[in-house]
Amino acid sequence: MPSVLFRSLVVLLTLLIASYLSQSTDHFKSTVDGLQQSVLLKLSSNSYIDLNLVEAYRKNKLRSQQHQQQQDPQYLKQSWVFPQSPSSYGRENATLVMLARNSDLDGALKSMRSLQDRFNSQYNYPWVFLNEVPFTSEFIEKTTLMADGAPTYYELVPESDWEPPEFIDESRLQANLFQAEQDNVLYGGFRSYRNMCHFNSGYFYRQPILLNYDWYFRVEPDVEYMCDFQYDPFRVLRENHKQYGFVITIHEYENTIPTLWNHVESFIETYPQYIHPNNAWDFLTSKEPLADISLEINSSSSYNLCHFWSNFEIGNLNFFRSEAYQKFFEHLDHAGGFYYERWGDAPVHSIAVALLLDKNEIHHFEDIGYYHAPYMTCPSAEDLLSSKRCICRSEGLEGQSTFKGMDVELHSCLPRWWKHGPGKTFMDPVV
Ligand SMILES: Nc1nc2c(ncn2[C@@H]2O[C@H](COP(=O)(O)OP(=O)(O)OP(=O)(O)O)[C@@H](O)[C@H]2O)c(=O)[nH]1
Ligand SMILES: *[C@@H]1O[C@H](CO)[C@@H](O)[C@H](O)[C@H]1NC(C)=O
Ligand SMILES: *[C@@H]1O[C@H](CO)[C@@H](O)[C@H](O)[C@H]1NC(C)=O
Ligand SMILES: [Mg+2]
Repeated sequence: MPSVLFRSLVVLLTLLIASYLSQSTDHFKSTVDGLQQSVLLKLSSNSYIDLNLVEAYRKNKLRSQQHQQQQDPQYLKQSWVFPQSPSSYGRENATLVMLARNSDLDGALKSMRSLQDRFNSQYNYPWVFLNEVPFTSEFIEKTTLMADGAPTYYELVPESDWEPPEFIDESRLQANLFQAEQDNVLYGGFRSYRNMCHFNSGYFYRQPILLNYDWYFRVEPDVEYMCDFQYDPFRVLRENHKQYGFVITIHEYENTIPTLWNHVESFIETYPQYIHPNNAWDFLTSKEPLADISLEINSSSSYNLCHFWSNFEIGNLNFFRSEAYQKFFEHLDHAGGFYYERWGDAPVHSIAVALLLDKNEIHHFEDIGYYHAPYMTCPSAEDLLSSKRCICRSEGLEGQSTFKGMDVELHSCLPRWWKHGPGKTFMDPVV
């Protein structure tokens, strides 16, 4: 048929032009060769031929070359080299760590996919998975594949590190589980949730596998990282003499920690030597409104309930293994509130880092977009959002295209951190 003949002529002409254009670079040429082959293949099988393929490819290629010639993002120094491959980049003594149940598999894969794409595919830090029951082979196989070559370890948490210590009275625990459920305390009725908070407060950093590392990055199932990292946060912390990094800070529900602060005060009285002279006391205790509009702080103690949201943490394991933190944890553990109340690991970690560290050793990662239901945080600067390729949306919030995340909401403690922490700082961490 003449139309077939005509189309074949057009194809040949296009291929001639394409091969002329392909002189520019070897990579371009080999790709164009590949395209020619696939076009020819499709020709012979008489199926659909997209004559625009070669042209579209050429345009994209030019565009990406122009892009590479652009300057580095403004907030990183001009000398900063984006890592090209894991082997070309220095590695920290660090690991990603996720406590998870077998039933968390889908959410675990989702979090892994996000963090691999946004950060770890460039660095290949290992993944450590912890569980108080053995992981299923399905969990192991699918997370291993999702790690995409980064090492994966699956560790069984011993019963002695998971179940309540022997000095906890089981019937008093049961009574409080029942009462907390009645009182609508968040997750108040779940024994496993108390084990989890107790474990995350006092045991995760002592698991044998974690003794191999200085740094950890806590990852939970069903979270999402909204921006490219573009740097190694472990290295940023180490080089800037930081011990602990967070992204979101909010108020705790007081009904989960009615007596926690009393026990913190008795710790301070008993062990004043562990309290850092340049600590973040005011961040934990200031209650003055920061503006005309403010939320009532629902606290009956001098603690303002502000804490770093611990489902995201990048920190130094040696801090948690220090004598100061060990004493702090033992003091709280023996007070019983992990089981007779529903103390979360977030206020426990937060109060510890705020009192036992120099406040300058705590870092707010303001440029790491992050979502854990129901809160999301994202950088606020347009140039950061663009150069870090952020997608600042979260489940249920898609309709709000101007949603800026929780930092600017009233229940965020970030303004208080800016005021009473080391001050608002700007990103220039990389030497
Ligand atoms: N192995 C194990 N992991 C648990 C258990 N309970 C919670 N986790 C893990 O501990 C972390 C915190 O638990 P979550 O259920 O996410 O608690 P949360 O973040 O306060 O609550 P959500 O709003 O439901 O996310 C997550 O990494 C969970 O996978 C448990 O019983 N066993
Ligand atoms: C990594 O950190 C652990 C724990 O501090 C330490 O025992 C180990 O020697 C370190 N490894 C390297 C290579 O520095
Ligand atoms: C304090 O409680 C009130 C009423 O329940 C609530 O609206 C407010 O958000 C709470 N404040 C904080 C900081 O959570
Ligand atoms: Mg969670």
